[in-house]
Amino acid sequence: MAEVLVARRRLLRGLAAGAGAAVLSGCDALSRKPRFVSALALAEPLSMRVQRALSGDRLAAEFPESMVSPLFRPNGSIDPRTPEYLALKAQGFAGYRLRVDGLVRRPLELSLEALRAMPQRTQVTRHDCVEGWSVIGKWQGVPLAHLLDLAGLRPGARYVVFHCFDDLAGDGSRYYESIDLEDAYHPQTIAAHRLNDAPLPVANGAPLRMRIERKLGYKHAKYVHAILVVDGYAGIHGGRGGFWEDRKYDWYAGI
Ligand SMILES: Nc1nc2c(c(=O)[nH]1)N[C@H]1C(S)=C(S)[C@@H](COP(=O)(O)O)O[C@H]1N2
Ligand SMILES: [Mo]
Repeated sequence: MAEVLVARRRLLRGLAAGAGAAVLSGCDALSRKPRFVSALALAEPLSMRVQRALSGDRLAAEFPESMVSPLFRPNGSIDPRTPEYLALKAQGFAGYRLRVDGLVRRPLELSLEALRAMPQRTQVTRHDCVEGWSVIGKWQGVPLAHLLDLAGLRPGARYVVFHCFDDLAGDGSRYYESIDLEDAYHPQTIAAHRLNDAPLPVANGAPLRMRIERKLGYKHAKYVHAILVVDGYAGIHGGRGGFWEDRKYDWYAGI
């Protein structure tokens, strides 16, 4: 038993070192990700604490516009076929409403017009997919902090869950994701409706998708129709906080 504990401690130390290096090295972090995913069960609580301690209020790198990639490679769902999405898309998303609800004082229903009239943030950032590729894009959208302030958090609020229109698994379920309040209030966390100075293309999540710049690609929910504030995500879908998390990916997914 003691031996097992020592081995486990040594393994955790190794993982912690890996997590720290990944935070500090940016691009190099990509080569480490497969290890993160496979070591997930053991690594998650510690790597989260280590990454959090090292990252603090850190901003993700932002780039000059000249570095924007010619094509923002789409991935995962790129053309949702669920009835509710097709109906909205057929009308150029005129009937789209973003719902902000859950543990909030004032639930919101926001049209794209209303979202466009709100304070905006523009950022040129690099998107890192866990598969090992990256692209740079210019995003514009509403800081999630602004939406949460408008809605007003109620006591008990701990996480923000993004509900999406697409059925990536093809089994009648829907993609979803979640982050904690620290990431929700991070200045680079935005609900984006423009990519590279144009309305968000369908392939990249039209009409609205999240940018959560210190996270791996799968955290950046596309095709978002509802943002729900909750005290926990154990009761939602598979209970691990996201579509890919339910398939054993890391929930924290820091870069
Ligand atoms: N709703 C939804 N969001 C999603 C996905 C998806 O399949 N459905 N794929 C994720 C993954 S793995 C990545 S890498 C990015 C891809 O974003 P992009 O298509 O704009 O490149 O979206 C993420 N968000
Ligand atoms: Mo991804």
